[in-house]
Amino acid sequence: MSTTLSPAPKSAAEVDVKHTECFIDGKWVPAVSGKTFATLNPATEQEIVQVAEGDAADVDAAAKAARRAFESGDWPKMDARDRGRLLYKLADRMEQEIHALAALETLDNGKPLGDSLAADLPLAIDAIRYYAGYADKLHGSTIPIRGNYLCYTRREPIGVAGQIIPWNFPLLMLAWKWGPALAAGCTVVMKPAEQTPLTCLRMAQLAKEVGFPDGVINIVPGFGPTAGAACVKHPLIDKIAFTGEHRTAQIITRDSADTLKRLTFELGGKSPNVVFADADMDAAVEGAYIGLFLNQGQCCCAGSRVFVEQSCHDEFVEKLTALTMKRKVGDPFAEDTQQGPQVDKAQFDKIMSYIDKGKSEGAQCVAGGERVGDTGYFIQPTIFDNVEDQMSIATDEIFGPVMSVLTFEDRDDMIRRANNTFYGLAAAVWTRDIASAHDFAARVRAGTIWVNCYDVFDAAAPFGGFKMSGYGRELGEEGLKPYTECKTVTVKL
Ligand code: TXE
Repeated sequence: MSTTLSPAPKSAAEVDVKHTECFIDGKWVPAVSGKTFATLNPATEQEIVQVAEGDAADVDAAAKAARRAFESGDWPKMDARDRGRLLYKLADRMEQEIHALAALETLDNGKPLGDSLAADLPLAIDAIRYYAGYADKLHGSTIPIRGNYLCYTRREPIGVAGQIIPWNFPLLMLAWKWGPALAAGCTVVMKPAEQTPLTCLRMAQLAKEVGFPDGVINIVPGFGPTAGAACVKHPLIDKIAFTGEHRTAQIITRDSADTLKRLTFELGGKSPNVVFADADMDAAVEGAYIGLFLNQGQCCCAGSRVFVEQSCHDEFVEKLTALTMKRKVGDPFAEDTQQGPQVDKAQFDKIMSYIDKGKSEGAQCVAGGERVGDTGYFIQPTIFDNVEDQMSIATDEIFGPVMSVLTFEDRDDMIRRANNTFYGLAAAVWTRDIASAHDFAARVRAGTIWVNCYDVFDAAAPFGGFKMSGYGRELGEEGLKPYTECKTVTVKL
């Protein structure tokens, strides 16, 4: 790998947007309809660029290219180890372009450049590398069945994977989806979120440059009910991997019924983050702060219900409030910015309406609670104390920088309350009592449990939800399974 890194843009004006069309069968093409839509800079509300507005016709072309690449193109002829090498090359190429990709992500999404560089990019590169190493390690097994037979299984790619991703971690969600799909030998039709198509389009070009054959990766930017729904309904697409809202997953489930697609969903959450009085209080405060405010609060696993044991409530809230008031909100390209704007007006309005509801339902706003400035979708980091379980700020996913603090005295009752939600994505506990931590981990119904930490992600550790937070898992070996079919071969001896 060359060690020359891309230049590091220092402002929105220095970011170079190179691609705005659909990427189908290895070529950049306008939408068949000729239509385009604007992607906006959420810090300024100004248009960055017009992007091709893909629709059913573009998805059809992408699905045909992906099908051809899967069945008769270079992909099925390639050795698994060589598929892995291409993924390694892609990860190296991302590393070369780390500054440019991070700046493009920040421009389109609004997250602080420091976060894009320190978290989104390294995690995305790591996920691609992790799955690169898996490409030649997808084994079947031999099975001792009754009679004189040789019985074995093969793990085969599922076919064409339709991948629909959200706007909160655009590049990272791409990596979580391309990595296992391409390692398994699938081909891809991806629909990025309409708010944040730019890094996904750049990645298509990088994949082309490192040598992915035509048709293996196809990108159709556009809107959910048109381009997204067309992927879900297309008969040449075998599987949908979706990250987004549970209501959209319900629509996708209905829309995919006719073609009985395989589905994996990574949906929202209302994750409990529980602080016992015996915890390291400074660490718990920091964990609650990061667990909710990271990424402007736009995390599916955000610790949005913070349950604090009554006896340490006052100390905890005092320290947490002091830390939160110091959080620097502003230009995502500025070096000292810790929190940028929300991604768009719809999210901004939704969050502000929940802040109003929190106030009117009687919770006590102890930090924030207002918009920042009058341009851009900036919101103060906000904490509500004395929140009660039935308040809408305690039941609904707000997906913004709004934390609800609830108190508890009885452990069993707290676990019942923590589980009293249709979500089940993540949970955390802060305590020095190891037995208490393991008891919590066993009894709370969520796909990820953090003990004395929060937001620890690793490409090797499965991630996904119980209940209405999703089906299936991403990352780790678990994350490969949904991209494969198991074939049983029986030979008479
Ligand atoms: O989500 P959508 P939105 C939650 C969060 C947020 C809320 C709404 O609470 O406030 O969802 O956000 C595509 N067929 N999360 O409206 O609509 C869409 O174009 C096929 C949690 O942005 O689910 C985009 O690419 N696709 C979450 C993707 O689905 C459709 C991350 C996600 O958008 C479609 C984002 C359709 N009918 C939001 N309709 C998480 N789990 O991290 C939309 N899409």
